[in-house]
Formats: sequence, structure tokens, C-alpha cells
Amino acid sequence: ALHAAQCEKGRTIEDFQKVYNAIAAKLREEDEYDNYIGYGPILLRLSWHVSGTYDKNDNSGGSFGGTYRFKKEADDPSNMGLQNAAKFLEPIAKEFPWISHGDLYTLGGVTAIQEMQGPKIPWRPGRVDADEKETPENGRLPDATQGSDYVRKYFGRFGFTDQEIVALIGAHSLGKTHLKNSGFEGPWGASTNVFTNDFFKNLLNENWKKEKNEAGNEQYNSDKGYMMLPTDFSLIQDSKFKELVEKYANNQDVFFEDFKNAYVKLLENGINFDKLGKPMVFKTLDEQEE
Ligand code: DDH
Repeated sequence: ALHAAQCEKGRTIEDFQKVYNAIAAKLREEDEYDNYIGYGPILLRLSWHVSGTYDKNDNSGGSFGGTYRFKKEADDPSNMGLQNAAKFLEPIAKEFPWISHGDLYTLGGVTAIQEMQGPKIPWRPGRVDADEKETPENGRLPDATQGSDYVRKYFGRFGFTDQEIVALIGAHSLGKTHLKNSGFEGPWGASTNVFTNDFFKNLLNENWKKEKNEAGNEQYNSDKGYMMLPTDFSLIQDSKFKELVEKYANNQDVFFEDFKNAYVKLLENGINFDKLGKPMVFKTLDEQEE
């Protein structure tokens, strides 16, 4: 059975907007992180990795229980580097002790996307901290060395369509890979902290060379110093994926709309929100200053 969402008692959109604002203000303040990329990309990655443990076959894993806070999940080799995002959120958790971990991790991703000028992400609260014994086993996050068949099969575990898969991976316009975290190195494009459809444009338009990096992993490198993971590159090696890459390269609005819908689904996998009201849509800091 799905997990029943239970909103933090008595809390309304005003309370969650305060949490959003605290995260957004800290994002602005600590802009020097990772050579001035800032914490936006890594907060987004945390929200995806806490959700990416989901398995629709037994409804285990996923964002509901906030189990990333337990050592077993935090120490998953796939989560290397995300400690920085968790540390970033620690003072927010102290300031708002009433919010569940699952809600905080997912709201962190929503805030990051919106503050990086991405689409508005309708978000619902109601995740409830689970016991440590519900922490999923390591190894549920994807392997970047694989090809298109693997990518399609991997995301099948969540019930995602080709369209949703390609849209979600478009998040790789943001941030970069770090040799010491993942064994890959470099950014996917020039706009590492403003959300764009550059990932798709670069996939189609750059001059890519397959090379072995210092960690011994093959990655695709371009003349401009951009990179693609093998799983990223597989999106132009499969004709169905490639059609979607072309669609999103040609139209950022269509990408933003499809990304929004797929990301909401990612964050809500395994949870029944029936008893709650409409999703919340938060104002950005810019909008509140107008
Ligand atoms: Fe990713 N990702 N990701 N990714 N990801 C990495 C970084 C970032 C894969 C592998 C890697 C998604 C899907 C996949 C972000 C968001 C999303 C890194 C580098 C690897 C490796 C980590 C490091 O070295 O620090 C693979 C494989 C997949 C796959 O789908 C097959 C999705 C769906 C998202 C999402 O947010 C919806 C972001 C953002 C980053 C940049 C983090 C940073 O620190 O910068």
C-alpha cells in the first residue's frame, strides 16, 4: 500500500514558504560553493537521490521516510558528495524542527530549481520520518557507465515513460561531475546554475569525443570543455530518446513543462496525498521583493 501523507500538524503554505525563503536566502548567501556554482545543483541532486531509491514493485524506498538521514543511505557510494547538501540543510532543519526530513529534502530541490530560474514546481507536504530499519539497501541509484537499454529499464522501476526519462535527465544542464565523487569530471555546459535546456542543445551540437578520464572511466568530452556521461550520450544513440532530445533542444518551455511534471512524479512516488489539499506553489525571493 502507498504511504499516506500526513501534513505537519497545523502547518499551512505560509509556514512552508518560510522554509523555502530560508533555503533560498542561504543559497544566495553561500554563492561561493564549488567555484561559484553555488548549492543549487547539489540540492537538486539530493532531492533526486532521496527519491531515486523508490521501487514500485514493493513501494519501498522513495522520499517519504526521509531515510537519507541514516548512515546506511548517506554512505551509499552513489551518494558521494551529497554530504555537502545535507550539511547545507542542517541549520534549516534546526530553525524549523517541525518539518519532516522527506519534506525538507524535497523542498530543498524545489527551492533550488525555482531560484535557479527553472519552472515552478507544485509541491505537497506530508512525508513522515520512518524508522532506520526502513532504509533501502544501497545500489538503487543509476550506473552512469551504461547505455540506453539500461536507462530505459532503470527508470521502468519508477514507471517512467521515455518522455519522462529524457526530461528528467535534462537536469544535467546544472552543476558538474567531480572526479573524487563519481569518477567523472566536468560540467555539461556553460550555464551551471541557471536552469536551461542547454543539455539537449549541447548533446546535439557539440563535437564529442569519447575519452578515458583520470579515473579510468570513459566519458564524452567536447572542444569547449563540456562533458557527457555514457548514460547521457545514450540519449542520442537511441532513436526514440533522440526525438525527445530534439524536441527539448528546440523548445525550452516544452522542456520545462515536461520536466516539472516528471519531477513532481519523482518526488511523490509511493505516496498517497488524497487527504491533502491542492499542491503548494511557492513564490521565489525575486517575486517577493517586487
Ligand atoms: Fe545526475 N549525476 N544522474 N541526475 N545529477 C551527477 C550529477 C548531477 C546520473 C549520474 C550523475 C539525474 C540522472 C542521472 C543531477 C541531477 C539528476 C553525477 C556527478 C553523476 C555521475 C556527481 C559528482 O561527481 O559530484 C545518472 C547515471 C543518471 C541517470 O538517470 C541515468 C536526474 C534524473 C537528476 C534530477 O535532478 C532530476 C545534478 C543536478 C547533478 C549535479 C550535482 C553537482 O554537484 O553539481
